[in-house]
Amino acid sequence: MLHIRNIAIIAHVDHGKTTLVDCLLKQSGTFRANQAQATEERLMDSMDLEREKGITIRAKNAAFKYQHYHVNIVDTPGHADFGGEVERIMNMIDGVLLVVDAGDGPQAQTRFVLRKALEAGAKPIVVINKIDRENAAPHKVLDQVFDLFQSLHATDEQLDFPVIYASAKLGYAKVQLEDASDTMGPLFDAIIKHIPPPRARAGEEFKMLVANLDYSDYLGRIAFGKIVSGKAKVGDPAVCLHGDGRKGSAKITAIFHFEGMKRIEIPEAHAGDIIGVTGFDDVFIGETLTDTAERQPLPFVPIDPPTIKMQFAVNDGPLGGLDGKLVTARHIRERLIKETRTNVALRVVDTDAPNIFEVSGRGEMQIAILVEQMRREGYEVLVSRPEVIYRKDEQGRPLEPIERLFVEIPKDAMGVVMENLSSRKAEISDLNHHGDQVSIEALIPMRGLIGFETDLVNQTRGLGVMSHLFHEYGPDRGDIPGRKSGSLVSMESGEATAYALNAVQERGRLMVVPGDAIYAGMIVGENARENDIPVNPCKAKKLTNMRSQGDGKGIQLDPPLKMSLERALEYIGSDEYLEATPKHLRLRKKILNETQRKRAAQSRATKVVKE
Ligand SMILES: Nc1nc2c(ncn2[C@@H]2O[C@H](COP(=O)(O)OP(=O)(O)OP(=O)(O)O)[C@@H](O)[C@H]2O)c(=O)[nH]1
Ligand SMILES: [Mg+2]
Repeated sequence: MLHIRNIAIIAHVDHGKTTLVDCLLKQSGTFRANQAQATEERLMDSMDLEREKGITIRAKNAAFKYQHYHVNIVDTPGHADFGGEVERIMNMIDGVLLVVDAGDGPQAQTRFVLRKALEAGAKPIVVINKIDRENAAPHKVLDQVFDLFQSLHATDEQLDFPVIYASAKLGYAKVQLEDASDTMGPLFDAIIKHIPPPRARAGEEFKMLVANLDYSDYLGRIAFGKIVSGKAKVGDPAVCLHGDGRKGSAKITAIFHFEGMKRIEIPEAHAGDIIGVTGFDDVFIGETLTDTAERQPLPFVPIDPPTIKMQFAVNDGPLGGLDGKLVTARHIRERLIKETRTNVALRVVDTDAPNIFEVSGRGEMQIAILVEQMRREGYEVLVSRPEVIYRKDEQGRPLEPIERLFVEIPKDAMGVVMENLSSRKAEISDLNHHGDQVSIEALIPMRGLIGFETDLVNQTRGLGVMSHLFHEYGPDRGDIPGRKSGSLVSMESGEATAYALNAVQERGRLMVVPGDAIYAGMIVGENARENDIPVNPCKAKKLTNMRSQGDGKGIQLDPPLKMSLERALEYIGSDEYLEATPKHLRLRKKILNETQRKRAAQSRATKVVKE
């Protein structure tokens, strides 16, 4: 146990966690020089979507040897939507490397992850990273980190954190900025010296708290976590103490630990080690594995609740089932339930309608990633606009989630951004000019944040950055005006023609191209005005004996508005759906039939008047 160290790498998004884990794995000799991995970047970002987006989505374990120490290391995501991943791994580790960008300093998620680490009693080492960059200001950043610790009420001992300066990219770390170093040696030494051995008890009965799950085709479910006490041997009888009080007897059929990024089968494991075990088919995150049914379960710190929700519905449109294989309510429901087993911050509930499910999570990106994964697996699904989850206070008045927002923008964009923020009901709490940059801090309803990032990118020509953090449930902030444009809704089904689209584009911006399959109720463009209007994008030019059918020759169509999945989710109105299939993203009205749609809108209006 004394030769084990269990650490997590935590930080705000993009401050260099995954690059640092890479560097530690490589320099500890975990990969041999001729292995392809030795040259690749951000190895831990092993999911396709992680590599494509350049961000970490799931927390992942790895391990390396340094001298005679076995160091278990967990890479975590820095994006706020995946905060649940950071929370769930805290019970595995005894120390953290808090990575802070030497240019940007601590950001919203730095505060969130540090708070979780301090609450978990983990020993922090502060790693000021990217000191190779031109804008690095490590001294200033260290002061800010110190202030951050203080504002989180760190104890004197916690305030006495060790500091390492590093460039994860160039592969060196130092204790003092002036030191010469071309390796990570000083960081390895700091981990061994400052992070305590695991908080675990060797002599007692076997107990482990499950922090992660994985599947193996031939072994079934693998439960990962730290052995809090005792030891485990393959073949040992064991019991799973479930969250609902049930007790399931089983036998440990295999044990794994980590070497590099690989899972290696071992015959037995001891207190303090992070391992995976098989043999428990319905074990979940947060449950306890132990030796006999008489034992008490280990405490599991509940994670923060979701703040937004969306509907997932069966694709009942005319093009439903054309390119996906998994399309029924049963398929979708099973897939969603499976997701909640490993994705602890997601919840799924059935609704009154058998073909609609409500999925809630921490942010639209978290749910968008799930939709994207489902598309790739062959699912088709309709997804609604994200809505925030309200609560009630003691008097029954509605409370809504309020976020603390941090924005950094160039000075010349200040006017438009401030105006935008005020229309989203943000209350500015701090505003600072430094050079030609402005930093703004505000309290803003989560509702108002939806779609803000896209605006920010547009209004600052990509130079603005933002981050946000859950602040509190507060009184409802009142109406926030939605999208200022309506939809151009097709009244016909068929194939879009250039001839017809040429006429449609007079009304607004197109979202489809000639040849696209269209159905009645599908959204084919954005109206320049606020209301929806019916259009016919499928009309063919009347045949004359002189020319062939309107084949589009000579017609100039503007390039269509193509939206990413995430953008589409924040764009659609509350009476609209995003239709996500393996090959297509289409927008549509929830009610496809025009007459029925009008009737529904009217009854909603009369209801509002009555209320
Ligand atoms: N110049 C410089 N760039 C770095 C350094 N460390 C990381 N980067 C770059 O910063 C970017 C983000 O690095 P990642 O390692 O993916 O950051 P992360 O913290 O894992 O990001 P998330 O997991 O999405 O929160 C990449 O483009 C890296 O190449 C460094 O020390 N110096
Ligand atoms: Mg990462």
